[in-house]
Amino acid sequence: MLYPEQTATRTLADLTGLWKFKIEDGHVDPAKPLRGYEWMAVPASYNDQVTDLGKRNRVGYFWYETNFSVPVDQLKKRNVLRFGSVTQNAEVFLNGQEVGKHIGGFTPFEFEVNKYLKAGDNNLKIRLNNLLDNTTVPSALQKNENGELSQQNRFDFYNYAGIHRKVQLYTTAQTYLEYVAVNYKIDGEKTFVHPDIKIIGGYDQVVVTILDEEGKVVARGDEEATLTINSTHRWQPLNAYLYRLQVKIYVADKLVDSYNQEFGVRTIEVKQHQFFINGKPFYFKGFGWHEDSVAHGKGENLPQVNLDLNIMEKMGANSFRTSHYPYSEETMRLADRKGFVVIDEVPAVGLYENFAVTLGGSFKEGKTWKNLDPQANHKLALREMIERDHDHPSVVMWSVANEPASHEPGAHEYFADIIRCAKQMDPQKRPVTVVNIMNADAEKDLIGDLVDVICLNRYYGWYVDFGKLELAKKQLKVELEKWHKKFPEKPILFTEFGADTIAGMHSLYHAPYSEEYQVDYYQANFAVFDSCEYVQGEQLWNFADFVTEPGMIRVGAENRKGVFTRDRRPKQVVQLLRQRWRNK
Ligand code: BDP
Repeated sequence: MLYPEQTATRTLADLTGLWKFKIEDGHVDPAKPLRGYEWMAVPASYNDQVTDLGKRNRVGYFWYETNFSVPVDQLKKRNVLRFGSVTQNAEVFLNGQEVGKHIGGFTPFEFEVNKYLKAGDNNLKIRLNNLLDNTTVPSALQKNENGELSQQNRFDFYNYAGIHRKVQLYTTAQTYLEYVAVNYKIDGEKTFVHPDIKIIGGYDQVVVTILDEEGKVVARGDEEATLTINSTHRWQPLNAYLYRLQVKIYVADKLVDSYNQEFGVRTIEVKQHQFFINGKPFYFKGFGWHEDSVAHGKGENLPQVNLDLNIMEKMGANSFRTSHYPYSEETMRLADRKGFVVIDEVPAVGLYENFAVTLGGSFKEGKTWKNLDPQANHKLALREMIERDHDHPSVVMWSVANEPASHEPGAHEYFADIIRCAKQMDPQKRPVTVVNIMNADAEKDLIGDLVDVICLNRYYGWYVDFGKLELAKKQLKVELEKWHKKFPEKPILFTEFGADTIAGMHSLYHAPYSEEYQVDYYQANFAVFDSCEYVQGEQLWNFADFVTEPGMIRVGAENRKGVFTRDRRPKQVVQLLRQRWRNK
């Protein structure tokens, strides 16, 4: 799906701001004004804008409403209503009529709305829910006790709900660019760009132009042409360079559509247990992260994202994973511009029937691939992520699931299909991974042969060998050697490792939860990584403390594994990371 932009032929209006909001507690007629509402900021989660706990944690349906005006002339154009994301599922009503539905909380969707739209005042309502179950991604166990819905999440972050990203109304002519993928092949200094372009409606001529960062034209042709960049400026990690592919569509001599797609030129290769970007081995340094900030919840918070990436850059980090769902389009664009390397993850988190997330210590085996049925929604979310993100140079790998039950019968068949889909959908055919959970170790895991890179979430010294770092080191090394022996050609990447740490807690004896223990923990892990040349990266868990469900080991309903607090105060380990990464 194209990123919305205002151009010579397209207009773009922002509909966000303060909307009316109401929890559904009976029938709501979409044709009538919402009654008994309160005000809610959009985009943002609703949960952290209310003070009542019951309301905050409600499982069910919610209504949002706003009014907006449309100029008379605008109705001659094609009008599209676009949502950056609504979490988890949405039904959209314009002027009392249902326009459409969307399943999934982390990708954009849009509807052509001309038949519902009026000149002058319009009324827009969204009915959304935060419902998750055995068929959805993310996954949860849904219960209905005495008419009360409740959910037990199979994941470790708060199930924020709301209109999380922008709501926009844009226009195009009746002839318009529907899809573009900037496909290219590199040969030395030259890049041959052969864009895949889909146009709806009649036209006479298409002019495709590639512009460099200064806006200078470097190649031009029609929609069938291969365009050549003669001396290519590569997109490099932390040294970004972006070109712009401009598509102009004409009917007779009249320009009817004009659109710009940014892209970067780089190569990716996985071989000899290394990950190569532009022919050079790339070592991942960085974080698993979350869209999670004060009052916004999971709502888009661009200043926060900008600050976080600036902090990461200063620390010498070069990468992040969009754990555990696709992040906002703005974040992806910023990553492109700053040269961050991204592992883009679909919201398939919790595909593990008996995973008790607040870690009551239980890893009871289940029959995930029999009793859960997420395949259709998993593929839908995957398609929407890849359709949105395929041209981002920052994205170097797809993560098609976080910590599934990859050791239970049926896992191989399930993931063979999902990974085949991902490869098929991606015009760039990037590497694909499945992030592995610690109890599906090298001996038990059934899907390592399917992935390009082995990505491990490991907590030696925390969930296992708690407080015993010497033992943790030994066990980690033993496990790593097994993985390497099984898949000698595949790079191994740590996508999670970490220890809960209460900022300000200090301990003479470096007790777990103290800032000293977090330093020791990371030092111990690094010592092992550095002794294994096939380890090709370290992404810590987590960049910052984040909100989750309350639990005995979730102090203040937060996961405290951040190297920063939720309000971005650094913990002691930040110094160590900075020294390590700036020299690595
Ligand atoms: C892993 C999950 C992650 C959790 C983390 C933890 O991938 O979402 O937050 O462990 O327990 O299971 O801190």
